[in-house]
Amino acid sequence: MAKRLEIFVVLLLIGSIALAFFYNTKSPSAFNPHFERRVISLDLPEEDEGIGGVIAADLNNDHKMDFVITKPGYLGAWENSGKKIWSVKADIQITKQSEYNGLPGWHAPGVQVGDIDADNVAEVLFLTTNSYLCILDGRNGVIKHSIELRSPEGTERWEHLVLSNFRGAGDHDLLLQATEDDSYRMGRYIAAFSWESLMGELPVPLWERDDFIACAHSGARVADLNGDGKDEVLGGSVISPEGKKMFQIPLEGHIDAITVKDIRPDIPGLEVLALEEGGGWNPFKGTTKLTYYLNRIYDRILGTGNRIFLYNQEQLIWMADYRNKEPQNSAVGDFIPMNDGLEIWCRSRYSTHQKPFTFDGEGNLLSRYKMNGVAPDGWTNRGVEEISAIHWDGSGKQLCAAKERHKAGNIAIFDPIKGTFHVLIGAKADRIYVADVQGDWREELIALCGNQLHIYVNLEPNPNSSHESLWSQNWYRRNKMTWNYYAP
Ligand SMILES: [Ca+2]
Ligand SMILES: [Ca+2]
Ligand SMILES: [Ca+2]
Ligand SMILES: [Ca+2]
Repeated sequence: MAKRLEIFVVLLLIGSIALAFFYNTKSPSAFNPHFERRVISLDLPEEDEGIGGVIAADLNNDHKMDFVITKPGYLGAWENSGKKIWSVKADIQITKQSEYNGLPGWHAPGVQVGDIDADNVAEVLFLTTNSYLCILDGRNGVIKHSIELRSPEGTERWEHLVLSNFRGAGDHDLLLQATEDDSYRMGRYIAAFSWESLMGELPVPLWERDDFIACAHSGARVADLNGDGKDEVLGGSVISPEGKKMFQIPLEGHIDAITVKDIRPDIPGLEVLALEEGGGWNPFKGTTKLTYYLNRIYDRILGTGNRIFLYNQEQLIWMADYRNKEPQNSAVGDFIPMNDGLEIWCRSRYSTHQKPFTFDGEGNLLSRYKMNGVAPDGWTNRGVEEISAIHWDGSGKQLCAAKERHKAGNIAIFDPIKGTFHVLIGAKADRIYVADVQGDWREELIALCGNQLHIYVNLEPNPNSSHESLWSQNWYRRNKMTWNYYAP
């Protein structure tokens, strides 16, 4: 009997080792080599503390996407071809973590580009640390207009700006947002301005609010949710173009990230996805940092809150969680084209050994896996960051782009549902950004690596070359101009 038990234990051990071996086997030969790297040489200030970022926008009206890069005290512009157009020194409002330093937060570019004054020339707009709104001519960086803007009582200054369309007359309005001057700063102050008012002596807002339910780490997003040609302001509350509260989610914790897309094509308009951190039953009462962290520890051990909300301007469509685990970051895209609606990837909280989980557009769990089990050998065990859905191959099936977390690291494109890595690029990327800059509707993977901008272009044939440009979509333009580390 003892001998049989021994044999059983040995077999069990061999089985476990074999299982562990197969679980950890990755196939590096699966990486797709068919891409090219375009390099744009930059002359940015050297220092990089995670402040400032990059956007693509057409500065010179040739219908090609150019680049604006921001750093503390600096903005620079490069043509699509890589030729430098201009740079200026300015105390642009860009920050580290927004909850302690104000908006727009880690890696946020803090800049908007568009024809705000309807003269068929693109302007570059930004806020300064001394409370000015600056408007530059996009073609040459020459200052066109600047005006001091008073911010609401209890705030330091306006910190976040979004070119918007609140009156239905085009992108000629501006949303401003400020955090409260507090130990944990939340951007509950918002105001909308018309460009005509901003060009005047004493700008008067179209409307303003002091009760916006903001994302804790990034600025407000705007998009035309209901397709009436006017933008709504998106947070835990949805604010109408006229400044009225349309809907609010039953949030208990705070919001870590917000995404807007047509996640459910069966429901008219766009849908908003918000990720909650904390919430549920908080046994430790009070609002001090200590009670905040004690409740967070309780949440993590026993699991409450940490929900995912899908909603629009009218209703909560669903609310879901995966065992109350903190979703932390999300990427939303058509990761399984044969399934209706978009799919949702969540990074999970873990600081090392991330365990992502995914949902379908109806809130059903699709998959979960360990990042260490799927990432290529040598990838940091801190996992991925700056995760964006990407139309990489033009098939309609989206993948995710990401970089190594917490380092100037390698970048990759992976299938978020299974975790399979498709493209692996050795790099020292400080930021990554996904956008169609080749004008072929597919998206390129753009990496800011020290004093170079790398643009990775897929060389495989484009199966849908006549597809409408993603830039024609209101939400895409807004999204690509208003992003940060937590909300790429
Ligand atoms: Ca251009
Ligand atoms: Ca203009
Ligand atoms: Ca609307
Ligand atoms: Ca929809």
